[in-house]
Amino acid sequence: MSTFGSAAAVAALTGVAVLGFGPTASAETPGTCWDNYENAVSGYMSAYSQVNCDGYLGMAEGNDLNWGDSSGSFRDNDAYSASSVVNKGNYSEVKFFLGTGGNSNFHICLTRAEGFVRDLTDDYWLEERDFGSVNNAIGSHRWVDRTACSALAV
Ligand SMILES: [Ca+2]
Ligand SMILES: [Ca+2]
Repeated sequence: MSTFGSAAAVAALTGVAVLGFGPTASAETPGTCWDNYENAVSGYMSAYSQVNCDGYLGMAEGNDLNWGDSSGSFRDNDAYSASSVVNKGNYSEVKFFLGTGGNSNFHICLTRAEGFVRDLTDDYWLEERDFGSVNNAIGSHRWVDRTACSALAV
């Protein structure tokens, strides 16, 4: 019985390490999104130009269907610049779109349960590598129900 217990403990520890939550993984990663998420205003999403939630671009309580125009929460060079994102929403998920307009089929959703993506370079539109990385490609966003998402950011 004690042998089984040890094996289970090792397996559990290994699983944690593989998921990137182990002490080694965080030691190798300068910066983090945890503090940004903790300090984010409840009800808002936010985006950053660099990984690990560095390079604050803006935050939004509503939709912004054009991150490259001169109105709303995201403007001008905010479009095609985001490399990490936070969802501190109270009720909805954030749906990010390839390009402006907020209507593209090519999307990825950040759920409240996920909370943040610290590095968008390994997230892909519709979760398909062939469609390209989400990094530096977001041009608009909407708040949506979970049922409006077929692809989820991780
Ligand atoms: Ca960027
Ligand atoms: Ca805008």
